[in-house]
Amino acid sequence: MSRIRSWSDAPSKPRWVPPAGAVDAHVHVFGPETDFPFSPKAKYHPEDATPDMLFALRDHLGFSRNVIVQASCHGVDNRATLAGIARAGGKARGVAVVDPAISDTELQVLHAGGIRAVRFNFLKRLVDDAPRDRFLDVARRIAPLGWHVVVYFEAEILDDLRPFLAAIPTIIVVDHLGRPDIAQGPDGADLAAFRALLDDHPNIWAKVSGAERLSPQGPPYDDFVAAIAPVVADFPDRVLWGTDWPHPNMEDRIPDDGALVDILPRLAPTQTLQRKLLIDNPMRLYWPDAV
Ligand code: 0GY
Repeated sequence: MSRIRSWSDAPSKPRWVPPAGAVDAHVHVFGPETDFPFSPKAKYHPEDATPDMLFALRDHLGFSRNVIVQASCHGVDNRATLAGIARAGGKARGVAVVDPAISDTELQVLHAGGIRAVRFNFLKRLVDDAPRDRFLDVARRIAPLGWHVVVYFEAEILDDLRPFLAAIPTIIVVDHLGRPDIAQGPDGADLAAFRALLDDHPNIWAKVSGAERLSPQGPPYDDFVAAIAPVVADFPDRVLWGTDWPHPNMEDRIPDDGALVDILPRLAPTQTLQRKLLIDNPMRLYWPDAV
């Protein structure tokens, strides 16, 4: 299988400068495959996107820290993510994907390696199965560690997923806002359902990322900003943001990371909102020891 590259080698320098201490709270590392082979169940086979490449991008974009999210191509083998965290010298923490049969001792090892959450992925194009009862068991077991749950799902299954989400005892971060149809606009059915979820569950947070995936218009992502800025304004203490570098599965529409950062002053138009989105909120979840 040939390997795919889904990120730009020469992202622009953003015009907007993030505040000092800003966290890019959704990135991945791929491989290097020679050290950390991809899962036999992987649905895509990317080129290596190494920690050093990630840190160069972090500095180029003006960010201070990263949250490395275990990507589906590495399955439940978190070694690439852990190696990235270890190499970051304290400037990265992580989200793991685990085999529900994981032992408490192994969870402790992940914690020592900088993991602060588990991710449950419901996208059929990315994973073969998503066993809700076993995920719930994991959620109950990670709660005493102070971790939270990250979920990735599409708007179509939100209604069906509500009882599952309601049963999770920790904070829940929803990746890319549960992939609403942005073409519906800020008052469309998908965002209305997602906002109702946030209204009903004070423990549910939104990652207001994924413009490059969700915006039918593309850069400068005016449709995404119009739909999502109201979410940031209305739930300022429960939002996170990330570039999503190296943009898995985006090889046909490789985004410019600088243009993604330039969305931020429009998504969060005041310094107070910017600080919450990029510093206070991610620090509370991933570096509670530092705040
Ligand atoms: C993302 C989105 C995608 C992929 C993964 O774990 C993954 O492979 O999350 C996707 O293809 O939509 O957030 O990275």
